[in-house]
Amino acid sequence: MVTVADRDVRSFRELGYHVARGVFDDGEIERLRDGYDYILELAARADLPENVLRGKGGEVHIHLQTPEPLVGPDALPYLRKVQWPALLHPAFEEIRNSPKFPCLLEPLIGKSLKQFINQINFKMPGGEIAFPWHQDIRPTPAFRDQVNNYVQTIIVVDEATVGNGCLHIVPESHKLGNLKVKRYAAGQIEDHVDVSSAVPMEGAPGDVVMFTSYSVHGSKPNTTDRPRRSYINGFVRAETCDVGKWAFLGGEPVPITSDHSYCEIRKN
Ligand SMILES: O=C(O)CCC(=O)C(=O)O
Repeated sequence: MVTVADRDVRSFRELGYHVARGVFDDGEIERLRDGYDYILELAARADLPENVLRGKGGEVHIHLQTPEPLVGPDALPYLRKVQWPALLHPAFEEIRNSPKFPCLLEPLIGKSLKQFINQINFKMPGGEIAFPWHQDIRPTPAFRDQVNNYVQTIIVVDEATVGNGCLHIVPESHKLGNLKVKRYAAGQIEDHVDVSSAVPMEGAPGDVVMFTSYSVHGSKPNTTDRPRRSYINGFVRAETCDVGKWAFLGGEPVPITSDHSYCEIRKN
């Protein structure tokens, strides 16, 4: 199993990111694609509960960023992200709980891990979905020394290229602290950071992009005719965080729980 070598730990602390190559194999990526296919079927339904579409009152948020009110198959190009997909399809839960994560992350944040973000991102052809420059900071005292104890991971599901809107990260931007700008507010980060130095995180399916929650990052729309999908899991060293869902205790997976059943939209 792939882990992070000492020199990569040093580089992660210095640059604010690291890309681990070939962490998940073809079979695991195929399994994830089953999950994405299910989510596309789900997002094309015209009867999705309003709370799920608005991301209110629970974990799951199916975020369709349509330019005008649209539901059903016409809305699919504008599917931006789904939060907590591990509650909807077992493929996302299997990978979220894979022993590959504590193996990869132990040198950075140990192997007792909580999770604050579980999300899949979509960039469908023609949807013009972008993620303007931002940080992923959770400014709450429930997280301690977040810059050193939180690792955002993004699994590349479809080859990520500049053309299909891969993630870009500004090296060393995590050293600037909390820039306190509104998340995704286009134009604001650029007042603080020279984003022209951003590095494209191109990668192959199964690679994992890792970065700190303070690292400035963003991405442009997909200009190709094929989807670009990715799977995000944000992990935190458990003893430094009082919130979030358990993911691993001493390296052993902790199955996901929720107060909601999501029975109308969950694949069993
Ligand atoms: O997947 C991307 O292009 C950007 C992801 C991101 O920054 C986010 O989901 O906040």
